[in-house]
Amino acid sequence: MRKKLLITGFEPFGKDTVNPSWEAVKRLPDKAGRFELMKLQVPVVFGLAAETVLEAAKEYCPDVILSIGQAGKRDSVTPEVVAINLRDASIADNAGKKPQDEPVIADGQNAYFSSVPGRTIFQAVKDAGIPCAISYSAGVYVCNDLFYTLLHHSDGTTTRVGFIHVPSLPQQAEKPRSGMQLDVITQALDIAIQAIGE
Ligand code: PCA
Repeated sequence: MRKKLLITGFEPFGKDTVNPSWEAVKRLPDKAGRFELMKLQVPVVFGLAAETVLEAAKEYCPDVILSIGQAGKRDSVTPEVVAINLRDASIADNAGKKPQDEPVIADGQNAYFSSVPGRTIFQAVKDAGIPCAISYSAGVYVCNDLFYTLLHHSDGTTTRVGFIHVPSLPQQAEKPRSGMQLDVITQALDIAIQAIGE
């Protein structure tokens, strides 16, 4: 039987009208590697992003949750290794919230490591000729908020949680960044999912 993977992408935020994370997730096949996929678009709102994913996970009972977000300042696909217990927004989220120096979860531990192997993803994506690098900071905005909360809730369970940041699309990228084509981002995610299943 195929394993279940819940894959999420974010809605647009800030000045952007499109988010490559959701655009790529939407284009993935319904089955990849050993997994059947459930795709979910997530709001760029502190707290609500994780609530949305946890609600879906309660129904779907995935073996793996893989969340994808846009990192406009990067030109590589970057699997994240760690999530930290800190909210420190430099711009308001889509609900107008701009938390600063707050924990994601009061009394939560300082950090969690990804329970999906970043190096395995990195190696597979890089071997396909797609720019990829391991990242040791998912930031302190909504992506880290989601990643931290999912790792917190999956701690001690069999559900594995990973996060991958993807570059902006070429039409969004601000110099000196050149962005990445949507079909390349989509291919990278497909390869990442297959690598997780190996
Ligand atoms: N990127 C933001 C939040 C939503 C997204 O796609 C981040 O890196 O926190």
